[in-house]
Amino acid sequence: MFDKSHTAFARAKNLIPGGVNSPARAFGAVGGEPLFIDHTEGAYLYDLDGNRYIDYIGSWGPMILGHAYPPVIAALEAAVRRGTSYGAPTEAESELAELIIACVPSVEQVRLVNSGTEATMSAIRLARGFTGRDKIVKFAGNYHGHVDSLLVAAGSAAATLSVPNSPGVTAGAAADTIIAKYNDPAGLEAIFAREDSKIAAVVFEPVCGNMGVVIPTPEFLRALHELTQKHGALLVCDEVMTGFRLSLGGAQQRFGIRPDLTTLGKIVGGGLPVGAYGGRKEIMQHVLPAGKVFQAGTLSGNPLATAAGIATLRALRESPPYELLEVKSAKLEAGLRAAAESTGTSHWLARVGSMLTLFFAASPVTDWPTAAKCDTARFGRFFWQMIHRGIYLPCSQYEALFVSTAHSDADLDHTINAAHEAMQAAG
Ligand code: KE4
Repeated sequence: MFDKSHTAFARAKNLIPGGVNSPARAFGAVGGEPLFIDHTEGAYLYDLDGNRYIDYIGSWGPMILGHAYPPVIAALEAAVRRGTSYGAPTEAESELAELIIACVPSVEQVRLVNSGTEATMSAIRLARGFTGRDKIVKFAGNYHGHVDSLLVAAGSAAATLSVPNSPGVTAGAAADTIIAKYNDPAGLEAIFAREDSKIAAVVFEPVCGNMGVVIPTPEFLRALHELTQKHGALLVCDEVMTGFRLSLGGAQQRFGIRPDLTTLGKIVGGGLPVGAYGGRKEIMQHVLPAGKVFQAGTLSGNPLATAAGIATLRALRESPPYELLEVKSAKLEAGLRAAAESTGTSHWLARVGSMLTLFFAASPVTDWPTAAKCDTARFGRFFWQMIHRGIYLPCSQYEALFVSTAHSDADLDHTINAAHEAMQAAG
């Protein structure tokens, strides 16, 4: 069933650490070996052995319109004939910037980069440069890419000081990062009471996807706004996953969040490497060469990447798919919930729009400590049972599942039936 993937993985492991170019793809959280993909179309992945899967990871978020979306393909075919990279400004970069500014309520100016990591790294540097302060607050269970200063874990729980959670990240890099608890307004208030005017920014996922889907409480969102404004810190909304996913204006439009800076990725590039950070013009004007905060990139605003991003955002803007995605996603949620209940599977299901997570948990998942109690071994068994029924879920309990416009009713029905069988078989 997976012979060609097995052979490909053996080859890759000799060439690439762990055989993958991003650890999330290695199936480490579910066991077994990763499947190597031959091609994609619409809602489907096809592996090297010719197996077809209904895809719910969609390249970890970008594929909201399905794989190989024809307008994106056409835009790339036209762009590639004009060359692949110029290293000089183009109108396409202004076109993509105009689309981002038109869609994302808080963005008045934007800088294009090449990944979500680069976007958050740059936004943090800008926040520090703009405020002249050093400290950054992030939340346990939130992931913002592999930025040294954010690859940190909660240190001594009481102090909420952080320690590196990867070799190679120095104590110095972690020293200015404070770990807070998501959905804990009082905890955040205590940190600000202690640190007061030393905090440059608070960075957060407006709907968590990286500990599975965790939804912010209104009290938490209110505390984020009030405390950053009171203490002169910037509010950095990491919409790399939620941007253009939860609405055309992302989570900030859906929840009325008013950040000072926003980071973007995934959908904004239509599957090509694009990240972006933007916000109030008075802040963005501090970025070199307008200002003094350094940030650069050889391939930033690349003509192929911007072509894919423009085609994607134009499609989303011209015929917003969010009502359709809500219907599809609500159907999937109801089906998964019914399957869990009919099989007596302890579960917690969280969904916002077309991103959702079925937690194998006995109680609500509202932050990292409660997420960490999930039965991840059972999730692993469920994952493989679904693979064998032609369903490709995120290969970790702590990820979001994404529905696209390409998922048909038949795909959703097949997924729901498979989930029922898979939960029974997962034991
Ligand atoms: P990238 O550098 O991977 O483009 O973006 C980092 C990032 C930043 N912020 C949020 C909220 C994110 O979700 C991400 C990346 N997400 C992971 C999966 N949840 C990407 C998968 C991977 O690392 O391969």
